[in-house]
Amino acid sequence: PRLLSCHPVLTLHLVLALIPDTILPAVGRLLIEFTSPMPLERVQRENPGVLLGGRYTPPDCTPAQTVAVIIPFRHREHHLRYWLHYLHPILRRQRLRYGIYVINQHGEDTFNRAKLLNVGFLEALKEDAAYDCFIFSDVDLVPMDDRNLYRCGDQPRHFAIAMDKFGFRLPYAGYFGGVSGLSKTQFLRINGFPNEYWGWGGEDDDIFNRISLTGMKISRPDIRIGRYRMIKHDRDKHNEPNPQRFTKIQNTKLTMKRDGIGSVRYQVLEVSRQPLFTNITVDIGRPP
Ligand code: UDH
Repeated sequence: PRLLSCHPVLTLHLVLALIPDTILPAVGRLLIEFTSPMPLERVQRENPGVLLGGRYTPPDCTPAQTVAVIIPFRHREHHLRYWLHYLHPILRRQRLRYGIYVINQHGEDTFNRAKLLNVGFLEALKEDAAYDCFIFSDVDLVPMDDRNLYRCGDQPRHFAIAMDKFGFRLPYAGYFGGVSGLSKTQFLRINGFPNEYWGWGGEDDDIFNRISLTGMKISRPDIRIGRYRMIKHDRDKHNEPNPQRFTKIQNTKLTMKRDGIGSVRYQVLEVSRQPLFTNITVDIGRPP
């Protein structure tokens, strides 16, 4: 059975006939709520197939891609528990070979989401050179439909297109925030993400610009499938809106050559393989 590909169309037909009923096909629309407490022990118990560090390989087919899910993180343990609770079963049903990487910014200096994502790309590849697809996900976003496949395609993918907080619509045509995915080749083509957006906002628009400027086009799921629930939260400390963001996104064409994956500087302080994810604590410095 290992010869079977994990392609969703194939599995849809083969699943009933060949695959043991412990492995579920897609459910479709999901009920997502954030009220009941979510101990990590429970999440662990409910995902026995997930290996140390949050690694998973489907037992009965050979996936075409190996997916690293990268989460920018600081002080959101409560959100992470819900994220792991919902996402592990979804990703397993999607028959992905994957690993989960939480990139934890050390210290209390200004948060830098895009730089953490660059770190995640490099550190995941150090863990496993087979990663060829990178999904970048905020810790507070849970898909409401498991047909929103966390894979890479021939163009960069935007997954979180219909969030509850934006009335289940794209807030603007060039929006690329929340959850996105690029193949290794696509990521390197845009020189990765910017390292110089400190604080909230703008980095996702800069990434959108990088993609457009290199002649690629964003791909999105159907609006009925790309729905998300965001865990409600107050603004974090040390992630205030960045007032420079409006001018910075005007200059992507100039800055993307020198600022990106080729120029990221950081220091890994700890790599810790937890049962449901790999935690990488990193010193990324502070704004100039
Ligand atoms: N993040 C952290 N810790 C932080 C800041 C950000 O883990 O201190 C990560 C986390 O993955 C989060 C992502 O970065 O999902 C994006 O940051 P965000 O959630 O602050 O951004 P968002 O646009 O919210 O979702 C903006 C503040 C909303 C305030 C709403 C007040 N009602």
